[in-house]
Amino acid sequence: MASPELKTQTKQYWQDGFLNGIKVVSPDEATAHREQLEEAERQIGYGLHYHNKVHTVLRSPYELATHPALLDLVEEILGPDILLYNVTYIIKEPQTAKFVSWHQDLTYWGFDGTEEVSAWLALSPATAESGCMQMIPGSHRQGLKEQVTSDDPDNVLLQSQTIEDIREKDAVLCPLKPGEASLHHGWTIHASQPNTSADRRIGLNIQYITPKMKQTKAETDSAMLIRGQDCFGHYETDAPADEWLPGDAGERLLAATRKLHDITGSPNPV
Ligand SMILES: O=C(O)CCC(=O)C(=O)O
Repeated sequence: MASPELKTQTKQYWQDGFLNGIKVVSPDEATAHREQLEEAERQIGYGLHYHNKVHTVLRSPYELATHPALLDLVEEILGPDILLYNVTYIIKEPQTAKFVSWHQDLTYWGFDGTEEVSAWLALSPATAESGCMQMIPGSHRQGLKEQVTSDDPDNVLLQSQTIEDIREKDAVLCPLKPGEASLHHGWTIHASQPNTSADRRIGLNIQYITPKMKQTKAETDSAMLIRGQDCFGHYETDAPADEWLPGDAGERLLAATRKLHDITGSPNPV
């Protein structure tokens, strides 16, 4: 039975298309998770921004993505059967021009439905200065909007996909302290500005789906059952990381990233 707080949060999610300020771990725990990411980056030799399925090679993102504070809410939204589809770090380095244009997540992922929720968990302060997310309340109810693609090198999105003519005054800033998260619906229109702060802006971006949803843009796809049952079997099984940064972590991340780029029709990473 869901608690009154969970019920209120779920109502807010369906009303606005997002929910902000969910307390997942303490600031100290968030710092410990950030240290694990940065140690992994040192060992692997490059930054882990936008590499797909990091939870299959690192324990820290797996633990955060399966934290009950997130899963209890996701269960209220999606129902008892939950697959973890993807986990990526989205990192804006200090004082850089990288930004995220106004977009809807579900546009390119190839699913045949909308039973998807994204979480964004802060591992450093996400503020107006560091380029936290902004959302347009209620925009998930407008359905899929036209998005124009381009190749702006400063746009974090793979195809720089952009919804034009947004009334920016309607947008709500979603600042987060380390350890807090937001959730958003796959049709909620959102964006973020460059990081003008002196620290990295690090978010852990997580996608949850129901087993019912099918991938329409690839013969096979993979996900991990993290709650309930999968009575459909549409996905091959992703396994959680069970050791510190396996020797083939780089190849596995590249393969997962290539796969998603193929699905979304984006240029492949080298
Ligand atoms: O990290 C950001 O600034 C944007 C992330 C985003 O677009 C998303 O989580 O869907």
